[in-house]
Amino acid sequence: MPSILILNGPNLNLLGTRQPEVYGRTTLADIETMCRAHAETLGIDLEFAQSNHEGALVDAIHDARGRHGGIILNAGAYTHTSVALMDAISSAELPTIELHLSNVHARESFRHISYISKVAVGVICGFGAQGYILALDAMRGHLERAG
Ligand code: CA2
Repeated sequence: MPSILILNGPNLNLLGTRQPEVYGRTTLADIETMCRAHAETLGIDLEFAQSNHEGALVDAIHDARGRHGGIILNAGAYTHTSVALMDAISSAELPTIELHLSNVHARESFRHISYISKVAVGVICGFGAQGYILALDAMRGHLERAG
């Protein structure tokens, strides 16, 4: 059974508790529950993690190699700044889908830049919590096509 790491970056632990007008009322725990239920229907094993620390995210990406077939990454604000995360994804050589709850392209110009996009197989943004489900479907299709 393929296994996927869903990795969440800084401040996403606050989801559902603040700024609901931007990020909605769904908590990260709700998203994990949704993802686990959907992964089961797809026959996929799931690890779901969050960290506010760039180095911990780098470690999680390194550790994914050999344990997971792909990574779904909402790197939060590190998306727009982190060469370290970009390099970690390159070195892990695992297909990575970049994910955002909000449509980053409709927001401030600094959010239009992504270091993750340069090394991702694709990007999903703007669909709120549903984006995690879309990303699981997309990753399953990608892994199937890759054989
Ligand atoms: O839309 C996304 O998923 C983002 O990755 C979220 C990041 C933001 O910096 C990216 O540009 C786009 C911010 C996550 C902050 O999450 C919060 C949740 C509730 C309250 C405050 C922050």
